[in-house]
Amino acid sequence: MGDQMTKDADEALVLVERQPEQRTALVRLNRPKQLNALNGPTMDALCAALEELDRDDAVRAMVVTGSDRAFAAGADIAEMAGASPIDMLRGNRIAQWDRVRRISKPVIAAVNGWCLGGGCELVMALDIVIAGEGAKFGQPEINIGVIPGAGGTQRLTRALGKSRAMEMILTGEPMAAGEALARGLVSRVVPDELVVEDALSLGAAIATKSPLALRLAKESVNAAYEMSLTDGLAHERRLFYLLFASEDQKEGMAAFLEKRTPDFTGR
Ligand code: CO8
Repeated sequence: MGDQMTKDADEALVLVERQPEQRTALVRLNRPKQLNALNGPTMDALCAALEELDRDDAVRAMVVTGSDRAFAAGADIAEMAGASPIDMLRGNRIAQWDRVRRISKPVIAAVNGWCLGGGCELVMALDIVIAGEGAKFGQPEINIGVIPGAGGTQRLTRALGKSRAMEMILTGEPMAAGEALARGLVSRVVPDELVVEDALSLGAAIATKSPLALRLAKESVNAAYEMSLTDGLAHERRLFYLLFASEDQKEGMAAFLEKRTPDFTGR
């Protein structure tokens, strides 16, 4: 039994650990020898794990991490090297990055080591990025004769502005964690060995809030990337009004007035 569990854990492409008391879950990419290169099965396993946690009422926030040397060094180059455009179109692998983006609960990326190509695009599709001091972010596709394909040219440009994004994408040179923090690509930099712990404790703090409010807050912030200001403000206002139909709004405001801690149920 013990051996079987070890074998399964060794072979699983992602490992999921739940922290029931904190209402969080940790999802770990598990191809360390290949620097967590994101092949089809790994992305599928990641999407399936996140989607299952998204449906689970016992979980309110998630953390995605990789290993010490790499969060993920990009899409798996060996897997796509010989592909034709029609293979790429039929495989439609990039839809897996969209599946990640559609998770409704908050997902924090805890990044150590290399975070490149599709790995960088993955963390930019998540909600909050915490980096270790040694983390390096980049879009090196230009070095292998292609360009970012899962959002890099769009999201990195929104995060960094045109000039710095253009420099990174045209040279393929990575950016260190300190600069990523200064430019807003990540929200915190912590010592490497504390990245996962820090992300989980941030997840636990977020998990004390109303699940409904979290979901709509995430939806509304993401809408800021896709709508005009006028449309975004109208969208935000509708979501704000909608929350007054929730028990959590009544509970949150009553708890404030009664000077006690709210107990949010997600209803
Ligand atoms: N794909 C496949 N294998 C990889 C990848 C990768 N992206 N990155 C690393 N590996 C493998 C290496 O081949 C090596 O395997 P082996 O031990 O069997 O030879 C092992 O991981 C360790 O790598 P290195 O020996 O190269 O380790 P180094 O410390 O010397 O270098 C680097 C680390 C700098 C990260 C280096 O591995 C590297 O440059 N990797 C490639 C980075 C890259 O180009 N990423 C972009 C890929 S393209 C992409 O992500 C496009 C996404 C768009 C959507 C995709 C839809 C399908």
